[in-house]
Amino acid sequence: MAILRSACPLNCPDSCGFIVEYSEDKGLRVQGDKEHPLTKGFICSKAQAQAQWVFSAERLRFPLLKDQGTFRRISWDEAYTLLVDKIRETLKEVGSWGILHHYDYGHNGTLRELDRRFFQALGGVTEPRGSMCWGAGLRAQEIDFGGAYANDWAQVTQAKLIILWGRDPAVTNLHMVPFLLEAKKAGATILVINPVRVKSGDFAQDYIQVNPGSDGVLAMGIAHIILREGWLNWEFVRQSVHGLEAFALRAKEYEPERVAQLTGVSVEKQEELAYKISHMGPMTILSGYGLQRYSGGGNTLRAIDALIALTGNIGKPGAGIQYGYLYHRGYLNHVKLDSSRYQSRTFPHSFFAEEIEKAHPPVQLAVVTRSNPLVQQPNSLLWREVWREIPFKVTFDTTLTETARQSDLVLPVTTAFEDEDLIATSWSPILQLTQKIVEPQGEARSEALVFTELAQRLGLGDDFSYTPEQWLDYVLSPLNRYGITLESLRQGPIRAPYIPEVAWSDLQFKTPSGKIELASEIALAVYGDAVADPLLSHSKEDLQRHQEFSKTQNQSEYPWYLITPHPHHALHSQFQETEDFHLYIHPQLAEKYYLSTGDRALVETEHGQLLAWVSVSEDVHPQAVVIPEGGAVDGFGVNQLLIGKPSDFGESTPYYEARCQLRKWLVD
Ligand SMILES: Nc1nc2c(c(=O)[nH]1)N[C@H]1C(S)=C(S)[C@@H](COP(=O)(O)OP(=O)(O)OC[C@H]3O[C@@H](n4cnc5c(=O)[nH]c(N)nc54)[C@H](O)[C@@H]3O)O[C@H]1N2
Ligand SMILES: Nc1nc2c(c(=O)[nH]1)N[C@H]1C(S)=C(S)[C@@H](COP(=O)(O)OP(=O)(O)OC[C@H]3O[C@@H](n4cnc5c(=O)[nH]c(N)nc54)[C@H](O)[C@@H]3O)O[C@H]1N2
Ligand SMILES: [Mo]
Repeated sequence: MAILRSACPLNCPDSCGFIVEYSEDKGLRVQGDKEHPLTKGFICSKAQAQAQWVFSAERLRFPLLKDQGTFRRISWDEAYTLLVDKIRETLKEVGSWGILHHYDYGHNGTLRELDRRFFQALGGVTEPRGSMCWGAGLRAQEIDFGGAYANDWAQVTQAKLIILWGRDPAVTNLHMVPFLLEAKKAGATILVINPVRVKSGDFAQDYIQVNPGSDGVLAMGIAHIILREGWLNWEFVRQSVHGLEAFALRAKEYEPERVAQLTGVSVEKQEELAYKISHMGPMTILSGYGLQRYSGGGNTLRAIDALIALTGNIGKPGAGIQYGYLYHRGYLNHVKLDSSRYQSRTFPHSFFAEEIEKAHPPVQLAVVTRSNPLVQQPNSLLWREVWREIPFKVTFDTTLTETARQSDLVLPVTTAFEDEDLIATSWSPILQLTQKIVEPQGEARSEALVFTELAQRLGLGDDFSYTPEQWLDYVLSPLNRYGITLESLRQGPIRAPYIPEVAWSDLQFKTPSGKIELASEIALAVYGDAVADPLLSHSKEDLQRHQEFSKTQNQSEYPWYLITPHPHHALHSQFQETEDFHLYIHPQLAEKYYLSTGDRALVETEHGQLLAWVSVSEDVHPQAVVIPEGGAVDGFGVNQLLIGKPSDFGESTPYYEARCQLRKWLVD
């Protein structure tokens, strides 16, 4: 029997430590690694599902080529020959921009990024830019603080006030929950701000229901009260905050009564929040990404950051905002080529399908890795049309996703149990390895190997001269001085020694002024306004685009907010168990449409419709329809209801900036 310490590769903040066991008679077993500093021995259903996946009948085992509408098995040699021919042909006919590479983070491994190196070595291809995920808020962190750095998770136990602002750790960051419970036991107050009384509300002392997309306005309202009452941490502000005057002028416009109208949060509640935030510290804000999946998401985060700045809740134990953890960058080597070596053509995620449709040179060959764009990208109806027009499409995956099904060539890749890779994410301070415990099933191959072999066939072998193990040694080599090597990581997870337990403790912010910037020249340049203004959160170009949308979007025809948050027992389109959609609505909304739990309703937006089973729940905002994302029926997911929209910062994807209509479905 083999036993190894390993890690979960999924796109999730937790990156659980695994103990993996394999024997011929008992098969593959995954348990939690009790010695993992964050995940401490507990793993979720998605971890178990991955282990079962390795040997499952649905697992992709052989290269498949579509032949008159059906897939047939081919050899890797045939697959390589075909793909190399397609690449050469495209390069010759239209150049490297005629190749589209779509990738995301279906596996967090560092070596998975060799796909990018490959396409860079071709001279740079067509790629998405910005983010489907956290881009708007991330850009806000860069503008305000000079980067996204957070305290260690355990620091939250030192907090006296914890705000789960648009984040539901009980669903999307499970291993944070024990730390929150410990904080609560030690006397901390936990608040939830969300349009939905989410699962984490079960252990919070208070739940504040906010209108979808209005958190920035709420934060400005709270700032207004803090400024009006003089509840600032003056010493901190004097030393470490830039732009207070400009910010205070702006905040003055956010009168509590007006804020109450826009956010649905009463004046008394705003005052209570302002008092708690300025008097009950240390305060930690756990900000999710849900609240920035709106057009004004960047300004929302800037307004929330301002509360941290005004009250001096940063740089000390138990204080700060948890948005991201970009520490590993700069400490590890990466596998991408130097940017002087290539020139890519990039389009923002939000408008990718539109841009590809009119792109010159046109895309002749598309390659998808680590993602399922036909289900996960916005505007999936247009994606499908555009995708169909691309002459040759290739998908690398472990399973026949919808994107794979709509491809010409499907290449089977290894799972986290079949190869070695490094997990060092922008969500955690832990460095760990996935380790190989079983041989690749069927003819599955690691992408590191596939891209190396393809590069060799194309005469690009010089850029791919390492074995996977040599690549990992190279990536980790800057850490050798800390005694961290591939060999030491094989023994188990290591907390990165270069990451401080408390972020920003020297209060040296990486902004032009060296302070937290409530007024920022960078924001002025990218967005046309130095100070956060959640009411006017669009650049001129974006504003114009937005007005075009508003003109076509008759609000009364589609009156309800459509929120599509992440699924509990699935990870986006992975591990989805049912082939049905479920929607959640408040009893008031249900009554309007004569709907009860167990009924079906048609959800319509201006762009599409889908049929879903209704659950009626007091937990949901009375004007919102909530449908978890990721599921698909006949290959179509909830993103058939959405089109891409601009975000104020970071070229992010405002999935929740959507409105819908409901109709009771009476047909059986
Ligand atoms: N189980 C599970 N875990 C996951 C994932 C998954 O798919 N499944 N995905 C992973 C990934 S890639 C990511 S990016 C993270 C995301 O982690 P989170 O940010 O925690 O999750 P989201 O579902 O994006 O949105 C979070 C919350 O935003 C709320 N929300 C929506 N609109 C608003 C609003 O206007 N204001 C406020 N205050 N809240 C609002 C939703 O109700 C939801 O509770 O989770 C990761 N973890
Ligand atoms: N409506 C709506 N849409 C959303 C969101 C939302 O909140 N609402 N959230 C957005 C967010 S935050 C994100 S991050 C995106 C996620 O978007 P995607 O990353 O496209 O989502 P997944 O369904 O996780 O697809 C990942 C794929 O990678 C495959 N995979 C796993 N390991 C490997 C590997 O080693 N190699 C290769 N080649 N493939 C592998 C998996 O089998 C899976 O098919 O979705 C976005 N879409
Ligand atoms: Mo994400």
